[in-house]
Amino acid sequence: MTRTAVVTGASSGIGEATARALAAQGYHVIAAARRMDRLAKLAGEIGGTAAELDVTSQASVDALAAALPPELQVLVNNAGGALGLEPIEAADEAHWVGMYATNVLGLMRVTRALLPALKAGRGHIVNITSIAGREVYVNGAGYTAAKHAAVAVTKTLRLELNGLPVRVTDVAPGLVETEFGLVRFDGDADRAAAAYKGMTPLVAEDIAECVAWAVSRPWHVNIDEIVVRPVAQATVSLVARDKGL
Ligand code: 8X3
Repeated sequence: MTRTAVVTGASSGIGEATARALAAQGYHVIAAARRMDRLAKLAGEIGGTAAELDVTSQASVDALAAALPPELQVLVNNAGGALGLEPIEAADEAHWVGMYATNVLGLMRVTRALLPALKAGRGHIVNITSIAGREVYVNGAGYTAAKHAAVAVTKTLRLELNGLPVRVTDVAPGLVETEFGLVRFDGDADRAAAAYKGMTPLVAEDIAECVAWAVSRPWHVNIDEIVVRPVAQATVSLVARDKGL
């Protein structure tokens, strides 16, 4: 029987690496994101399917759901990210709204639409949150608020699905070298690179391995949370630099 996995935000970074890892485990992966050119290439390489998806659009989510098989085994809610880094006193409302729209409402929208198929398929929902869903840091409130909300939604989901054949896992990464910083700083490569200066960040494959491990546990095992950081990172903002770590 074909096992099907949907990965959102699959055009780059953690999503792309997760799509590859799940394909390597034998899943038919539906790689969903906005950038179809990248997705088509990825889908070709892993024998999966590219699906255009904007998690901020209900119509787009509905179109994805309508194209899926009736039974789904894995959903990885990875689409999301940070916009800006400013104090609350200077909060950019568009950034805050944008972060809530993807990290929280997008997660809700895709989960809501795909839950019937996940229930039918003894499914597993893996939400990629962040250590920013467990900590706060100066100038980070827009992002930490959104990720704390994503963690709350994930925990609530586990309560609401109790008694149903659906597993729920929260994978919470620290610093991972992806396009995360470029998006956060609107394409400013120098600001993005500064986060990784003098230390070794995680790579997307590190997180993909966590997802692949969680979904491949025996069915009676639910991995609730995996928090994973680079060795050099004790908290979001306490990062040892220039120590060979
Ligand atoms: C991002 C976590 O450590 O890069 O989700 O701020 S960190």
